[in-house]
Amino acid sequence: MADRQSMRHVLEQLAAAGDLHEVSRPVDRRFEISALLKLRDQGPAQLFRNVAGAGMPVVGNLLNSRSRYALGLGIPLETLDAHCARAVEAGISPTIVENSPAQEVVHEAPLDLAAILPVPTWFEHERGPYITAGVIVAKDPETGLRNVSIARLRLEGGGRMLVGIAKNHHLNLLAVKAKAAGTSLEIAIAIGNHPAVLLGSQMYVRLGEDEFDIAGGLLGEPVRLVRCKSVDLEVPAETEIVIEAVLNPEDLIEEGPVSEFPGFYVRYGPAIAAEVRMVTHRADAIYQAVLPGYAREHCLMGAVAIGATLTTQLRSVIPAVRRVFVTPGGMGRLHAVISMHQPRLGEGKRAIMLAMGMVNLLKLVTAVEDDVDPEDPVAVEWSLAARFRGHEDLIVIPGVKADRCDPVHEDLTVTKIGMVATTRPGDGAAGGRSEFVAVPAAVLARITAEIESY
Ligand SMILES: Cc1cc2nc3c(=O)[nH]c(=O)nc-3n(C[C@H](O)[C@H](O)[C@H](O)COP(=O)(O)O)c2cc1C
Ligand SMILES: [Mn+2]
Repeated sequence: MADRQSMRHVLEQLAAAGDLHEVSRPVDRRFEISALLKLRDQGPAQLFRNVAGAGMPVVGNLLNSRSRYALGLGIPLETLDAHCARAVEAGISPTIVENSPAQEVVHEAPLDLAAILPVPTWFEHERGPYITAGVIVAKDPETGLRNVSIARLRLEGGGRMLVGIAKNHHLNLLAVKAKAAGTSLEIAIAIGNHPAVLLGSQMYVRLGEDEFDIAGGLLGEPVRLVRCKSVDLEVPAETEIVIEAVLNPEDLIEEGPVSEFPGFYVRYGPAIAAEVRMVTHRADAIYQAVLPGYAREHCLMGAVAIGATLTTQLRSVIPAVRRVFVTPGGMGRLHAVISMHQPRLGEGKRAIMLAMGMVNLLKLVTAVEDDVDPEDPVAVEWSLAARFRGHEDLIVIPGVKADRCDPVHEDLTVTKIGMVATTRPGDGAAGGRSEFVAVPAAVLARITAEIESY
């Protein structure tokens, strides 16, 4: 059995559950892996054993459902949000170990990344292959504190890469600090990670908070880290592949069209370049890929993290909040449903404003009562039909700062909308117009108990 902090441990679990599909037929890393992952977007994880011209297999669609996260973290599905919340509140600091299988094979610069790693080319108009599941570790040049996040990296030939980071993301803030100090920024990219590491990297925490602490909280034990060989950074010892590189904030590359989670191409302009110093990996490394664009796994990773952190934050100020669910139709980023238990008058609006204020991305937030399933779009629509009065339950706030990823932003602002579809005090009282229809309770109980005999 593989180490429980490794991605391959999760692959073993999935295989045992019949949820890992092995593709033995040769596949081309140019567009074919992309097409197969898209066609099987919500199906079993896909392990491409035979990628043409590559020395290692590729795995994709690994975490495309909430139940896969639960399996990977070894917890019941219903406790996923609470588990994440605990991990954010009470992280566990990582430990350093001396040896790592991820350093079994070492490639020193000058090297050709495309010859070492089977990085897929995803979409027709993108200008090169993108690494999409690279967990990037960096340290704040001022404080020395660690940051862990995912950003896509495009292969530019040889050991050169483009790093596509949003302006407000911590890695960019560290690059800005390095630039101001006239230095470059070392980064280490771990590919092929346990769900705890991937999910930890997505949590909305402050600059200076180490996402590896959260990953430890998710695992229930310290993440074991190993020191890199050519940069002063540490990566998970159980990862599959490590790229050690230096990001040069003065060196910019025009990115051209790149896929984004709404499913469109976007043009962000110039991006920072990085130069690889060294690549290390397991002798039998498995390359992990996340299908980018409007794809389940890509959207869900952010959705689980945003939902869990918001649930904790909102509950701490409004106890009526039970859960925040970030929807797949809203690309796991833009739309959320807040489940509330008998909120007081006006509390639905308050919860909605807090959620939209805290997460830049959120622009359509619906509050529902906790007697419906927030994950069920039909139940949410039922709530709107049954409990929402447009003239008093709708909030429309134009001109709010938007995320650069929002497909309809204007000068980086967007109109945010909230809808309160909860019950109000007094709703459902006996004989009232919101009293649910029902047969007498005694009859229902008797029939229910004897249902098998009917
Ligand atoms: C599969 C995947 C790909 C991502 N790609 C990018 C990207 O290319 N650029 C980016 O800025 N953020 C990207 N993100 C989002 C960031 O990783 C995420 O917002 C993270 O929390 C930022 O970390 P930070 O808070 O430390 O800045 C991606 C997320 C996922 C799950
Ligand atoms: Mn961070």
